[in-house]
Amino acid sequence: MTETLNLNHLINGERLNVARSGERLNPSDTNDRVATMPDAGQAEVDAAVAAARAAFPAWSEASPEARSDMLDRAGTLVMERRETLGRLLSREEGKTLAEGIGETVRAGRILKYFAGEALRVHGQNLSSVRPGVEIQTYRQAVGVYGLITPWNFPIAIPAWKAAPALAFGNTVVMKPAGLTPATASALADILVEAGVPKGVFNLVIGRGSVGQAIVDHRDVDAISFTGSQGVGAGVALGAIKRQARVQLEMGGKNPLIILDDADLDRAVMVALDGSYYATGQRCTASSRLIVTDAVHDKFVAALADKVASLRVGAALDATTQVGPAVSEDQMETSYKYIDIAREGGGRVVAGGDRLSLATPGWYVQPTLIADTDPSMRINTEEVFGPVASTIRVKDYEEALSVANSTEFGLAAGIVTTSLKHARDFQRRAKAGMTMVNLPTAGVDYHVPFGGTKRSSYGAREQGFAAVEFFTQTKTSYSWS
Ligand code: UN1
Repeated sequence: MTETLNLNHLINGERLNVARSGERLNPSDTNDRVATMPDAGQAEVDAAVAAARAAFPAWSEASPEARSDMLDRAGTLVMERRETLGRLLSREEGKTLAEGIGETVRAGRILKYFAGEALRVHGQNLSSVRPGVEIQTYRQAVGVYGLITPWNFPIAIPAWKAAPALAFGNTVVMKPAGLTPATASALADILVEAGVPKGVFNLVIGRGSVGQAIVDHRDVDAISFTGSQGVGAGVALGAIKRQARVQLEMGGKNPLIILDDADLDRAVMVALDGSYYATGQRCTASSRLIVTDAVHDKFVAALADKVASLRVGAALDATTQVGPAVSEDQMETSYKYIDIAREGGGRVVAGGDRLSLATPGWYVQPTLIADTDPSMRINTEEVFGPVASTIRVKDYEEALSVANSTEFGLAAGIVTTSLKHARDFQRRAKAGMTMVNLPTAGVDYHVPFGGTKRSSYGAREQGFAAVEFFTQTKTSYSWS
């Protein structure tokens, strides 16, 4: 598959044939140009927002069945095309084909889940404190949603933001990550094919400035963003300045605790998956492996063995276990942090060197760094690559305090056979999601997703929680 896709914005149901100044290369083979793309300016953002605004009354007042049917059809199409979409995703983003297809299926499931949720919007009846007065609460659509999506889940995250927005009667202007516009564009095509009315879903492709133009647009009622902490802080500021609703999902520095009583094979499997699969490019990835003394050396040796034998290669090669980094920048960031960890006294026990494969790509050797200290930069700053470090602690209490010591709080995991410690961890871990004997990454699509501290801001995403951000409550009083 080497065809170059020429991408366009989708505005008011039309694919505008505009100049394309950008390109996206395949991270597994930079000789392969995946797409050429336009770079939206204020005019395109204005047109997309105006289209979304104009489409809002009819879409929000349509029967929930119309919205449900559209999302259900889109979900079916995504599932049916899992192979081709998964291939495009892997070619564009760099995760393995199994991961690309898996993510595509997840996106299909999300669309179908929200097809159901469209029919389940409910409110309450309450008695007033005043005799004869009745109160009802009900949920209503909000308006135009600006959705700013990341490159690391190029179809699942666009689906998990767009599906609830559309299910509950809102209209959308989406700006996909500049590194993965082709996958987002394929999803947009499917929504059109599934019958989304013109203007209800718009896609504008471009750089970070396009996201900022959406955030600052006075006719955008709400912003949902997934990306880095630095960009997220600016998004929040822009939205709050004009009192738009805002929801942010940002980074993590997710801890995985391994206790003395852990099943060692399970611990290794959980760490390997959480830290290295999807090239470590998940905000839920485990990056700090906090290991108690008695099992520490055994665990580090066993994990180092597995990490060293991971097969790094082209995303579409069936034998690959870890695909490339998404970009040269991400690759360099991983290598920079490996150096920083080394200089700080960390001991590289697997990987750590530059990789050169037959095809030119942005490959990173999966790397494990032992003997690190909780305050080292490798343990406080997000790397977003196939790099993890281990921290030795004496017992569970110290492990928990190290786990809770960063400014992030997305996911936190523990591997143990102790019910007491597992339960205590679930209560006291400062994270939005806790995992017992499971990788920190890899979540279900029908339950709330989000973190604490500086990992997230605003209402939870996903599952039944999504209704909070994507609707507003009206309280109606009546006397008769
Ligand atoms: C997962 O771990 O299954 O950007 C999902 C991210 C998260 C999604 C993680 N918002 O990596």
